[in-house]
Amino acid sequence: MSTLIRTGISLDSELLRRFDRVIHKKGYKNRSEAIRDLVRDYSVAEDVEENREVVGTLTMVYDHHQPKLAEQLIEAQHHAQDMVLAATHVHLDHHNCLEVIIMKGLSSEVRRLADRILSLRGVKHGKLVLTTQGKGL
Ligand code: NI
Repeated sequence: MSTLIRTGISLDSELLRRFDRVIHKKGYKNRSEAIRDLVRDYSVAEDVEENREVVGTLTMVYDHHQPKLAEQLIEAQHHAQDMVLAATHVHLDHHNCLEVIIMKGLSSEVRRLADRILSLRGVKHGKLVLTTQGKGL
């Protein structure tokens, strides 16, 4: 367990007003919790930049009728079996499937796999979200 340290920061009054407005809208009860989350976001961004181990979820919508796409998606995941932890598939409607793939690995490798999948013909939209279980989070 790490210890809690109190610290003070100096901020321009207009910037602080704006910050308070934003965090109130988001539902934060106090500045400390909002600042902690911002610091965590910085920390995750650094893990990603430094090519450390991350956990990623790739969410995508693809055309159910695109020939061979389902096979290509499975093939891409099988090739990276050490990285792929789980995948969930939802049949959105007659034409569209939603798939969420959960991955773990070095940030560059997770990104590469996500890019490979997102660039397949018939994948209409998708986003990769990277996070970490890093120390101090
Ligand atoms: Ni489907």
